[in-house]
Parts: sequence; C-alpha cells; structure tokens
Amino acid sequence: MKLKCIIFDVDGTMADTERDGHRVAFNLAFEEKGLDWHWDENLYGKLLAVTGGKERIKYYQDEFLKQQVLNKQAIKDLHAIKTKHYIKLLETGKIPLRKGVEKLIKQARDENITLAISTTTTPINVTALLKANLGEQAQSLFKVIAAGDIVKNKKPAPDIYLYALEQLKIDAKNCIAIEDSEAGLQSAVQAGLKTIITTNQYTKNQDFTQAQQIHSDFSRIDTQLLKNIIGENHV
Ligand code: XBP
Ligand code: MG
Repeated sequence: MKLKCIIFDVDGTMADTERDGHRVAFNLAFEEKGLDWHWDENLYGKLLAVTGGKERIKYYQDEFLKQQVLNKQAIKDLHAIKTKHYIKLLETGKIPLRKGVEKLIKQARDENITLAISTTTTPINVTALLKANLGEQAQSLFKVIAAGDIVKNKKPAPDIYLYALEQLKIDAKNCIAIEDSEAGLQSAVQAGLKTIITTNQYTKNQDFTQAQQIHSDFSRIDTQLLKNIIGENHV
C-alpha cells in the first residue's frame, strides 16, 4: 500500500499549543471579560477531556462551576476574544513547532507525499501558527486544512477526519494520521486511518492501544517509518 498522504493534528502534535497558548489565551479572555475564572495547568489538563474551545467553556460551567454563568451566545463572544489573544501569542512567536515537524513536512514535500491537517481548533489559529513558523506561504503546503466548526461533532467523533478524506479524495488506506491525544486517536481510527502518536505532558498517560506506534517526540518519525507502517513495498 502506497503512502500518499500524511494528515497532521495541530494542537499538541505539530506544536505544544495547549499549556502556553490556548490556556493562556482563555485566561486573558476571562480577565478581559471581568470573569474571576482562572484555568491553572492542572485544571486545564482536566478540561482537555473536551475538545473545542467553546465546548470546553461549557464543560467548565456544567461540570466544575455547576452553574450557567454564560449562555450560548456569551460563550461564543468570549471565545472570539480568546481567539484574538491566541493569535497575538502566535504572532509574537511564542509558540514554536515541535522539533522535527518542519523536517518531516519538507521530506514529505520532496517525495510528493500530500499533506493535510485535521484539527478541532478554529481555522485562523491553524493558519496563524503555520505562518508564524513556516512563513507567509505555509498554508499552501497543505492540500486540505480541515478545522473547527466545519463539522458538527468534534473529536473523538470521526467527522473531521472523514471530511478531510472526502476533500483529499485519497483512500484512508493510503494515509497516515499523526495525533497526540486519545480523543484524536479515536477520531482518526474511526475514520479508518492508521495512526501514530507523539505524546506530550498532558497526554502521555492516555490510552493509545489502537495506535500503530507511540513516540514521545518526532526524532524517529520520517517518511520511511510512515511508509513501513502503511506497508509500502510490502507484498
Ligand atoms: C484541540 C482542541 C482545541 C483547542 C482550542 O484538539 O481541543 O479545542 O484546545 O481550540 P485537537 P479552539 O488537537 O485534538 O484538534 O479554542 O479554537 O476551539
Ligand atoms: Mg491534539
């Protein structure tokens, strides 16, 4: 089976965005809105059980505050402020790509392997992260960027991967997903994708039984390794 496409998750996989990016931006938005909420690193780890920023705010209200401080529209407004702060953090160069990601992107391009993105985060967050780290044209390196509210159900539902595959018009058997979290793994596997995991501090103890391989960084991940997983050159 030929490796035709690599589909990257973004948060936690391409970059360690959660603790020093999204979390910080949420707290800045709470401050700007005059809310006395603060998500410390430990609490944020628990909140990551729910993907999607708006969904995460709702989960915090429902399960931790146990009261509805904000309605749906107020959550949407607060989340827009959070996105503004997150983009600012990216633009000041505070969030680098994980070591090895750029090298893998370049290697895949050289070998004509298509690149795509499948993420829960807001689309502008993805383009800003790519631009800040790979330059103005970075977006064009990826054939498909599937992100955010474009599908109804976020990870662990398979919807965003299924959407990406539909846009790519490449069979799932010819693609490999790279994820960092259990929710992301479930999403990719349910969409029929072989998946490898690169863990981070928040996800290292999650259940990755369904993954092809688990890595703690990108040092051993290259196109040859991905081809071996897909079974390229095997009969
Ligand atoms: C990423 C997320 C996102 C970000 C916040 O999950 O869960 O919710 O934390 O992004 P994944 P927004 O890596 O599995 O895609 O606030 O833009 O939703
Ligand atoms: Mg992730």
